[in-house]
Amino acid sequence: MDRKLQYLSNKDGFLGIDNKFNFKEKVVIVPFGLEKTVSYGGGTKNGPKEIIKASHQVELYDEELNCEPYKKIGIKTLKPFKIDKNINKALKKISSINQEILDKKLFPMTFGGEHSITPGCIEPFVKRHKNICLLHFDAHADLRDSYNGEKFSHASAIRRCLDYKNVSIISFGIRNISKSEIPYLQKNKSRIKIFWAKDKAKWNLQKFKKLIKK
Ligand SMILES: [Mn+2]
Repeated sequence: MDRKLQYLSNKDGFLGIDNKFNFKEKVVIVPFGLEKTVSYGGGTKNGPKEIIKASHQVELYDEELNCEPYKKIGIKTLKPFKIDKNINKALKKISSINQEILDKKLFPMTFGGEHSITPGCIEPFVKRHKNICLLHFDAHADLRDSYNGEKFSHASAIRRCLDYKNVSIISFGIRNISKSEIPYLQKNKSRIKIFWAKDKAKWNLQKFKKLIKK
């Protein structure tokens, strides 16, 4: 699928950067608003559009870095494209788009869309690197083997990522887990670390730093 990446104008893309400002991109935002297996409420298909819209209100100056990072990093946003409703086809598509971006030595950043897109998003990274550690911010562990008969459900998103043996996960803010996920969690303790919501006051971020360095 070698073709020129089709970008939105700077002004219409993520952060709404002035069109007169010219830069070479390093990061490519991929809008991938899949909405297929959602089980409570909906609207994930509007996720990318709404994130981009809201980003136009964000200040571009970073008070910690004392600069406007987009000028150094260079961020472009892909034009929206059609997303297949078939979950397997959708996963293949996001995987091949991210692969294409990585092949051009750029960094893809995907805006979803429901959680089920995650294994597709990470696939090219998983193939490229020896070890991948995912940071996961969620209320649910998403470690079910399947949900409503769907192995690629949003409720199985992290389980599908962990099907890749070189992937580990650090989950933050989990407040709900099902009984069916516990045996898998215990069996894979070395690859799954959970910072539970109920323990938030006691979270040890030093421990987190060590985990991420491993
Ligand atoms: Mn989730």
